[in-house]
This record gives sequence, structure tokens and C-alpha cells, in this order.
Amino acid sequence: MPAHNQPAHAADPVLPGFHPDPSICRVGDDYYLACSSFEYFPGVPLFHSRDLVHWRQIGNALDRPEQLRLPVSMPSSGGIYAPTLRHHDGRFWLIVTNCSEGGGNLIVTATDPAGPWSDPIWAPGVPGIDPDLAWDEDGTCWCTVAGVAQVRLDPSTGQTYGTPHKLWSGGPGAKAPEAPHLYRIGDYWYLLIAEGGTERGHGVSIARGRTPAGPFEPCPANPILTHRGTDHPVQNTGHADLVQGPDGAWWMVFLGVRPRGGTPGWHVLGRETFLAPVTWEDGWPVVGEVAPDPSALPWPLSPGPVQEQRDDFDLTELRPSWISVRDRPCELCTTKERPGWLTLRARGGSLDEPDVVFTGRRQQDLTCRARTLVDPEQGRGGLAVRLDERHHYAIEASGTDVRVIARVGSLRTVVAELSVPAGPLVLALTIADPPPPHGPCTGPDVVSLGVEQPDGTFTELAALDGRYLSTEVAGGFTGRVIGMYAAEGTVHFDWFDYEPLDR
Ligand code: 6LW
Repeated sequence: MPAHNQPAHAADPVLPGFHPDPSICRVGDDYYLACSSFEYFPGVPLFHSRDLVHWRQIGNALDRPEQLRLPVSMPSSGGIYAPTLRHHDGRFWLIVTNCSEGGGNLIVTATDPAGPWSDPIWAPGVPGIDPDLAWDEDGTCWCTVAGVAQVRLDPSTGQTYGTPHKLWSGGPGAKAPEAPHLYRIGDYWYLLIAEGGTERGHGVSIARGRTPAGPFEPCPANPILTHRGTDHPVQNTGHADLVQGPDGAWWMVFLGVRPRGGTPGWHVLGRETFLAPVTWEDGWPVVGEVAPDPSALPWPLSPGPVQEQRDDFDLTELRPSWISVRDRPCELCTTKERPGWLTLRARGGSLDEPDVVFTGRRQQDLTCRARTLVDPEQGRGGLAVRLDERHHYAIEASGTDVRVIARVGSLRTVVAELSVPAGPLVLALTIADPPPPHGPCTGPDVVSLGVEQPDGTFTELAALDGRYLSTEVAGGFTGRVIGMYAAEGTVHFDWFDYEPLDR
């Protein structure tokens, strides 16, 4: 196992925050990457990079209701799972599973990955989740799914041909062979999979064969990537995809988590996307240390996208990084009603319900601050850190009342209350390291919620243990999202700030 005496931040993700199941493709000098999005709308965030390190979100593949309808019966961590993004024959092809009722496997295509993407082409004969697309020399398209099974597919119609056949089950005894990707590299077809489940036992294994349909021989060094049983700061590594870097060498993107605190460790940002180099020995890939120091990469780095701290809601469309729960009807979430403000209109559901009117962004930094200027005169709503409908902390305002609400599993409590003068006010939250002393039971972080006075000072109303908004407590496949919501009436937000804090 590699040594872990790396410089601080060397094991940073290239796409921090809830960005799991990365799939990557290269077109000339450009790289594109897609991730899972589960219960959020729009679905399947898409990113562009030239250096594999700095990624800019260029859109979402499923950003119209005709492409993505998530029913109210769908619980958190249902919805959109594990895309594969490929470029073939002058077009981008994205296949993904909608795991909600009435869903299934669907394909969308685009000539520009920033969109527009086509309406879905449904592929009902594809026999499982985590679908992959690969084309052989004669143009036949092979669709491989978790399990691991394969069927021939016409991706332009969704029609499958023949009966799905089993290819490989991964290492003996390993659970959940999934996330297959198939590549022609040199004289072989390589079948890359994840196995061991997406928890601490996660890993990546590979097999190779002479044809895309096998038979496949497993790599003697499997798993080629796992951090199970190590003290590496990045755990649960798996669900990978391969790409050639600007240097012509191979690189791997994969998901991992950063558990923090005492034992057993809690990860709060969801599954994030990491990068590692790949070399070849005897025709097998060997995965190097996660996230090498970017300044040591053998190609020039492009400047990263400017992280704008404030969104003033001055545009008629929301930035692509804003996500809502299940759907986002424009009559309930709009910047057009009160120009320069985001207006949210409740439809009955509070943060505890799957139909809450909530618009947020992924928490992407281990420590950060978020603030918003809210006008609660016509309704009740506020600022929340959301893991799912059963796990969230919020600071909420209605008229002259402000309260902090904590929901953990089936327990919901008002933790603190305050009366404020009528009119717009700033709600704020800070996510910071737990204060010392640290011990085996210390949590991953502390979430402080409060109001900001007109002179800028923060009045804390509650400081809550962040472990209850972690995947280890809540379960599921997502991560924290920080945003604004309306629980009753109409609530207006003038701006929203998100800033990473130095650690
Ligand atoms: C996805 C599977 C996985 O379908 O988690 O980690 C599942 N890998 O491949 C949900 O993201």
C-alpha cells in the first residue's frame, strides 16, 4: 500500500462535494465528465476541463421536465444513478438509469455537451443499473451493466438484440460487481468494474479479453485500486473510469470519501471525484497514488474557474450548480417575479417532505460559510444544510420569528428561537472543525446557525454536531447540499453567499 505522508491537500478531490460515479471522455484537448444526481433536478451535472484537475460545470444533461420526472413517492437516493458519457461518431452519448417508478435506462445525445441534450431514448431491454456503452470496430454497440451482464444495443433507438449474457462477477466472494466500463486498448478489450460495495470495502478490478463480449480473464493483481483497511484519508475508493491524459498516459477518475472525526469516521460531503495516474505492466493497468500534487503533473495547468462567492440572482436563469429536490417548476422557483431576488413559493411540503421547495448547491469544502438575505414577510423559509428529508439543520424565518430546527431520523426539534425586527435579515451558517480536545467520539465537524446583525457580527443560535448530517448516520448515496427553502407562503432571497474557510 502507498505511504500516506503526503503534503496537506495532496489527496484533494478534483471535483469536491457530492459528485459520485464519475464518467469521463476526451475529445481532442477537451475532457468532459458526468456524475450521478439521485433525487435532485436538474440531473447529471456535466463538467469541462483541459487539465483533468480544474473542472467547470457547463450544464446538466437532464435539465427539462420532459427528460426527467421524479415522482413524489421517490425517496432520497432514488432517481438518477451512474451515467456513462462517451463521444462516438461526432456525438456525445450519455446513458443513465432513472431508478424511480416509471423510470429505467435512458440515452440522451448532444453535439455540444453544454446542451441542448435530446429527449430520452428509453432502452427497456437493458437489464440493470450502471449501463456502459462501447462500440467495436464494425460499429456494434455493446451495453454492459452491473452484475456484470451485457447486451447488444442500438443506442439511437434503444432497441436491444439477443439475450443479455453474464460476463464476469469480479473477485470471488466480493459483493456488488457493478459500474462496468469496457475499452479497447491495444490488442485487448478491458472490462473495468467496481466491487465490494460503495462503502469501506469498495474497490476497482479489471479483466481482459480478445472480444468485447469476452471471455474475460481477471487481472492477477485485482483489486487494482482499493483503500480498504488502510489509514488513507480518502476511503471507499471505487467506481472508476479511464482516460488518456494530455501526456498520452492513462489516468483514472473514481469516487472516494473523506471520513473525519473519531471512530468509525463520518463523511459529510458525499462521494467525491478523485484522479490517479495509471501505468501498464504486462498488459495490466497499475493505479498510482490518489490525487498527485497538481503542480507535479507533466502538463500545464489551466486556470480554474472563478468561484463566485455571491449569487445575486440578477440573471433570469439559475446557474447550473443550483439543484432542487425532485423538480423545479418555474412558478415555485423563479428570479423573474421580483428581479434581482430568488422567489420560492411553498407547495405544502416542509424540509421533512420529499416535495419541499428547496434550491441549493453542494457543500464542496470541509469548512465553509453560507449566508443569505431573506425577506420572510409573506411566508416562512430559510437556510438549510440538507442531507435528505430526514436529516437536515435549518435556520428559518417568518415575520419577526427566527428559529433553528434540527431533524435527525424521526426526531425533529426546535433548538433555539429569537425575535427580530420586521424586514429582510441575513441568515448564516458556518461549518467548522470541532473544537479540541479530540477523542474517539469527536464528530466530523460543527454546524453553527444564526443571524447576522446589520454591522456584520454573527449571533449564533445553535452549534450542532455535524455527524448527524453524514452518510454513516443517514445512509444513502448523496452528500450535503446547502440552500434556501420555502415551507409556507412565498419567501424571497436577495442573494446567497458560499465561501470556503481556511483550515
Ligand atoms: C451506483 C454504483 C455505485 O449505481 O453506487 O459506487 C451506486 N458505486 O455503481 C449509486 O451511486
